[in-house]
Amino acid sequence: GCNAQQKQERRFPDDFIFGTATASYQIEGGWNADGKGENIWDHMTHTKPHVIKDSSNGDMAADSYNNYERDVEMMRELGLDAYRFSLSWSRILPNGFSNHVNEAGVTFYDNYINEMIKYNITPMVTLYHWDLPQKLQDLGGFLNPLFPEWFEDYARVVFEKFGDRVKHWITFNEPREICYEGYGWSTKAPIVNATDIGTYYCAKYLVLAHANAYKAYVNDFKATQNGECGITISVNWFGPLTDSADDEYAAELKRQAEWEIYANPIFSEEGGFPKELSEIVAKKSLEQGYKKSRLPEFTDEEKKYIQGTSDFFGVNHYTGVYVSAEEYKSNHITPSLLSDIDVGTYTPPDWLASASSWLKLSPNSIYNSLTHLHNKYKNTKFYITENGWSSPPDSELVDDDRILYYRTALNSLLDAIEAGVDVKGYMAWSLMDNFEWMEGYTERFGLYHVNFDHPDRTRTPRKSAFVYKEILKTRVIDPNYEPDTLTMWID
Ligand code: GBH
Repeated sequence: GCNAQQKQERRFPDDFIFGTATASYQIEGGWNADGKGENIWDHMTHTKPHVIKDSSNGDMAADSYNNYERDVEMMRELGLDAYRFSLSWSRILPNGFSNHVNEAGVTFYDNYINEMIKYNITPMVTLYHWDLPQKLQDLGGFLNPLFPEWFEDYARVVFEKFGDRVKHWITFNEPREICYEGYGWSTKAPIVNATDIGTYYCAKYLVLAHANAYKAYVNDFKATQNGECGITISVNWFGPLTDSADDEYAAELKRQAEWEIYANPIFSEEGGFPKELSEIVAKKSLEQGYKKSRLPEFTDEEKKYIQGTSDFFGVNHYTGVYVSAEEYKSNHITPSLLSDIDVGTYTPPDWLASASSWLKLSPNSIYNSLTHLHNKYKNTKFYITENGWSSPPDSELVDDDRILYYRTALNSLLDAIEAGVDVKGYMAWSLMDNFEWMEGYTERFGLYHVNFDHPDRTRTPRKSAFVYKEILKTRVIDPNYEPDTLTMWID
């Protein structure tokens, strides 16, 4: 035969799990329905609506609170193996504490989960995707040293209630966005903007909270429930702009500040925060007149306690940028995480742009991220827990740029699998358009379009939904596949 025929077809393993992902505040709505408590996104969007680009909020969002059957129908249309979604802490525990459980909230999630199970769709559940009960924020939120206890209490309630059916748990979604954007900066609730210590204190208590929840699961639930528990960290690719030693070091520092600060304590052999970052922050802190490092070290006991507390590494991956030691720097507030590492970043102008300023189509970035993590944290099992592309609200249902993005990303993922990285699954972000945080409804990530002007929040598949469905069914990426209709069906 000819060469083309001899070339082996690249195929995802049969047991590879394909799914989509969402998050409670972004889709549910029902912000005060049936006893739900206020969370930090309710509070921020209601008291400071101007911080959201279109002054919108998640009060109703995609109204999944009333549309969960339609959501599961969409999962069946796509032929999903799994669905990743998050629980709203204050829907289950209105004040954050476990003394009062809101049974109506539990019933909502019971219904959602049961509907998935009925159709053989595996639920993958995130305990925390950014919607902290406001009462806990009033007490300092992630900066309170008692936070790890509060989180463990909440985790025990959800393992108890849903663990008979849920076998894949994710404690936190994206510590970087929680700590850096929410406490160190002001680009996510609760917009604390403590640039000097917010990120670092949050990192410490978040990681301890994760470890508490993991240990609670392993000690008291795993034997009977037989599931797994991990964490999801945002890992975009930060490679050096040139191959100079300075740029290599700058890229390493950037990776330490972006994700290793959360991953190292859990996944590394040595434990604790990354070495170079710790040294820099300690040195600068003393120079700046602080009595000790702004990055609070773990005790040796804490280090040991945290190490190995994850059955898998969930990777949210969207894009990549180049890092430079000298070029493309901007002035940063001092002290801050950015001035601590003091590096520049560069994105080639010819990379395809999405509707989000930060999101470009970066070649090989999944492969680069996964092989890097695989070499660093040996014997770790991975899931891609998010990956996706945004378009403007008025765009057509024919979304060829999103299709190109998904095909490119999935090819890069196959490269990583072929290189020996143990990746078990892939969740596309997102099943449907939703509330895109500070960007409100101005950026759309859905395989399904949602009509936010219609009271029913009607969902309509984009062309990318049909392409994703075909990839899931065939386990192969056919670069030429074209759906012949945009009318959906259930196989
Ligand atoms: C994920 O975060 C979230 O988990 C999900 O909820 C969200 O809807 C989805 O991605 C799409 O955004 O360069 O300063 O303008 C992705 C995290 C978002 C982190 C954008 C970096 C860049 C802000 N990334 N952010 S900036």
